Amino acid sequence: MLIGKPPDIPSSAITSKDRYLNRRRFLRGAVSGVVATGVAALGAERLAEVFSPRIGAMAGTKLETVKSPLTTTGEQLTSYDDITHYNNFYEFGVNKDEPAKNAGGLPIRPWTIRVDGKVKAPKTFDIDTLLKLRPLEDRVYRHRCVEAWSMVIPWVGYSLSEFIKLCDPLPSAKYVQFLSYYDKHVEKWSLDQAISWPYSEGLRMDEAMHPLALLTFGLYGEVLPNQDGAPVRIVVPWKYGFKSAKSIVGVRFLDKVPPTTWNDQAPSEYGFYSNVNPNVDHPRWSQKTERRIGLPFYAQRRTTLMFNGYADQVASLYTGMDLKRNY
Ligand SMILES: Nc1nc2c(c(=O)[nH]1)N[C@H]1C(S)=C(S)[C@@H](COP(=O)(O)O)O[C@H]1N2
Ligand SMILES: [Mo]
Repeated sequence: MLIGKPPDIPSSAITSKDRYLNRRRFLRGAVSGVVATGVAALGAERLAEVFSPRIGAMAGTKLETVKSPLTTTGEQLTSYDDITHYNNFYEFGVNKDEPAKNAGGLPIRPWTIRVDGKVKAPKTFDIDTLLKLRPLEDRVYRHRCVEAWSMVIPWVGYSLSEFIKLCDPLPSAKYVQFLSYYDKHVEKWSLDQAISWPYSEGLRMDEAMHPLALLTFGLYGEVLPNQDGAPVRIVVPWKYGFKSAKSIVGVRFLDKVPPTTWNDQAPSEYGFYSNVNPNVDHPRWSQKTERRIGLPFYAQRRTTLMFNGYADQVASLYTGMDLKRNY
């Protein structure tokens, strides 16, 4: 996860979302103008043929959203620029700026999620069906990486529980595993690391069914940029960021704890639970404070909150558990 010290962030932090978006809209307008002239003679169907079947990026596409009562922070949002240029997505490189540069080849259409394991019957869901399943909600969550930096991100999605209900898990399903897309030709950077791909994460069933756990399709009211886990990812706001698998293609229900990527790598550093907990230090650094990305240097440092500030909602999931042992 973290080999050295976290690199420091560029001053791109200060670009506000509005200015950033206006700039991009202007550019996009200019580009589509050219495309429109070039293919004016082609009908809509022909156009579809030209631009399908593999779509690599849809970032910037608006999503229709509704407000959510589960928005849980009034803190200043991290800029779109930082959220999309300071990433962990090891399939596309280990440095924070690499996913934004390298994830353009992720084929986000067609895209399906395969569901299997302890379910009534295995099923496959198409991304465009999932997008229409429920109203998409805007939910602002704190995002705390185990590397002791944090952001505030306006995600778009709906509760993971809504999706899990459709999967018809059997009573024997005690855990759920999430598997990320993996193709070493698309994600050649992954080969530099001694990680057994695909990226895998998991939750206990009651954690996965908690309304705060989000099946996530977008951020800032738009489709997820590839580097943030397009076209669909998990977000579990009370856990360290690595529990939230990106670009998922598989969901597997199990009767035992699934193997997970960072736990396999270094079990003493990355536990299965990995709830944000300022009282349990990482073996190599403290978890008591965090650095909020995008703020002026003197304002970055802040106290890390138990369960990342979601204790009122989630602490009861862990009643009776020793959170120092179950880190
Ligand atoms: N497939 C996959 N999912 C992943 C990761 C990864 O490397 N690969 N990194 C994790 C980590 S460590 C964090 S902090 C978050 C980062 O999400 P963000 O880049 O959208 O902020 O994604 C998580 N999900
Ligand atoms: Mo992370």
